[in-house]
Amino acid sequence: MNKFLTVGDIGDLNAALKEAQEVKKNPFGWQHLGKNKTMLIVFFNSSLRTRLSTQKAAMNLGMNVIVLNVNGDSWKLETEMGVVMDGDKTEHLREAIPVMGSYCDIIGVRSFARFENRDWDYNETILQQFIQYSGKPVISLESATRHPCQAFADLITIEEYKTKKRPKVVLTWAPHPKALPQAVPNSFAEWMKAADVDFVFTAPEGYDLAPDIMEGLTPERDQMKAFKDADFIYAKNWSSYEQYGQILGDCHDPKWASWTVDMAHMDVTNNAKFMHCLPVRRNMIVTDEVIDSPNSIVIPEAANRVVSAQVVIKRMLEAIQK
Ligand code: SN0
Repeated sequence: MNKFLTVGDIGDLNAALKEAQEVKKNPFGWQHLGKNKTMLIVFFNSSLRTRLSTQKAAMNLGMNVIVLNVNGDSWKLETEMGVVMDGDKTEHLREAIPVMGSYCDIIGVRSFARFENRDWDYNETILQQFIQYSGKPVISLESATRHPCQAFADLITIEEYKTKKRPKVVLTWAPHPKALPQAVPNSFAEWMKAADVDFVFTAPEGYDLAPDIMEGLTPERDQMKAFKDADFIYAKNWSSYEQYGQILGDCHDPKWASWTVDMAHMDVTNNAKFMHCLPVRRNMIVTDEVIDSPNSIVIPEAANRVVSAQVVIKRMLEAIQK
């Protein structure tokens, strides 16, 4: 495995889930793989879970870890080819990436969508440069259009908490005051379509995801109908794909505010578990009552971020060893 961006990069999901179980049971069982190996994690944006869980996963595997916050600690980096560098950017990614690659064995990169140009974001312009120029295996730690470590952790969590072979899993849009990336819902939908679940997508008109993600899905506009008999509710806000990077109205307007997940919503489910990738805006995405209820599994979900990252890093280390 030399890159981890989409669900296709992990291969068979049942094998991945089995490996996740083994890693969770015996987190220090593969320390020999990471001996004298270095993990570099590079952040162009803020992070809490990703930073800590990726470090913890690499440390569990016996690796050394270096963290770089590009916007705080390093030179300002230019990302576009062919520009005259007479502004505030000191160094080009074209040099910075191979230099970073020379100091490590695996690289993880966080680089959010910029929302300036849909093609630029959807081409994964930053991540692809890391894949092309670093010479090292690259993990997306939420890049412009995907958050695979999160989706893998979500799948592990659903596997642990499901009470039937094929649970009903609902991805629901929820209101938010800011324009947020589509990376989390893109990955969640992509992984759920590949998993053995009954997957339902619900969002208001104007908030459908990219066409390749929507393929095979029929968006349900009636959120209550979507929630009926659900076993898992996965809430997330995202901005519009169609009117790229826009929010289509004020989050306090009842038209959108009615999408907040509250007890009235949860009451029509099959005693569903509530999930969210975090960070979450309380009483905007979800009410206190729901997120503080025993059905909320957001904390064990976040804890599984170590497990998903560890399976991915372990596989990359195994590939390097060969
Ligand atoms: C990010 C997102 O992709 O939606 C990270 C999720 C893992 N979330 C945010 O940026 C939240 C920002 C906010 O102000 O609530």
